[in-house]
Amino acid sequence: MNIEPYLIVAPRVREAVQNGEPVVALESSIISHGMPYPTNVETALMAEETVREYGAVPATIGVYKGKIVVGLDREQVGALANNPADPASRAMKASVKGIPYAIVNGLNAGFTIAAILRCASIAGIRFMATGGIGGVSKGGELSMDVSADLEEFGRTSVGVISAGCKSILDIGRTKEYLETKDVPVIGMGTDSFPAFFTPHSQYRIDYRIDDYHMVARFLKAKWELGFEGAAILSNPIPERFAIAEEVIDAAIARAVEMAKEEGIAGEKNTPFLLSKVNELTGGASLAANVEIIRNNARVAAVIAREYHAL
Ligand code: PSU
Repeated sequence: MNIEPYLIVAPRVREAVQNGEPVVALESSIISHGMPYPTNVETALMAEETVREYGAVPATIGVYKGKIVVGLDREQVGALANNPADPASRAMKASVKGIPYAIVNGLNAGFTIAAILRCASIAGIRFMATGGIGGVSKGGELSMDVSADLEEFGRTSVGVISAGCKSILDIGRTKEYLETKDVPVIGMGTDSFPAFFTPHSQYRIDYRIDDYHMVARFLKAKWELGFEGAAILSNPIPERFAIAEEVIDAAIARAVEMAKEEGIAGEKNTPFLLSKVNELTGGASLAANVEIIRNNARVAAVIAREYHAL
């Protein structure tokens, strides 16, 4: 590998990794494509602040002007914001496949979870916080629309703190796929796979581990044994921020119909559904999403601290 020309690690992040301090990578396609401006930028900065508050070093990762940056600064986060009023803030969505395209064209890119995992791992970071993971789309058994996130989980050793996945996806098949990849799904404070806006679903997790210290030990044992790959650390939305199941299900069902009517597929599917669900719930889904990010950033920092203290 020859990484030097393509990837910059911010000094604070580099120092933390070298000293064995806890570092939490933060996702950036949520900035470029998952949330509207200015909530996207505010949420990204809040997530960083939350990670710091709980004793870890944040590292938001993306491509800025053709270089991968592990630990984007404020201005660089702003450049990923796709602010309609600012032509300087344009960013593509990049999974691993899109990174070289962003690099050679000197573009900005917000990273999917798959891309964050790969670059975090290159930089020596073991944890990431995100909102919801990618997975098998509804109807994916025919369309084969399966997020590259799932393949990446099977290969890259990072603990992923999420609120499960949205029911814009087929949660049952997503779990099956994770099982095939031998990726452990841990429920923290839950016996079922969280459905992002709701803390529970009908789908199972593998192991319930409520104690963050034990979660850290689980990961240490897995990785010390050389069992490569991620672990999905499911952290359900706190009840007080949850959205009633019938409300969110109706909005998602309508958004999925609209996507079909408009022929939306592939990488455009998730951002389209997220923005429609937000419109259809009158902004409630976005407000819940912000709280999920806060909650996941906090728990990621705590687990990272536990892990580095072992
Ligand atoms: N799920 C969400 N919000 C998101 C995403 C997923 O609830 O913003 C983003 C994440 O970055 C995830 C990506 O990695 O979408 C998956 O996209 P695709 O299905 O195109 O792989």
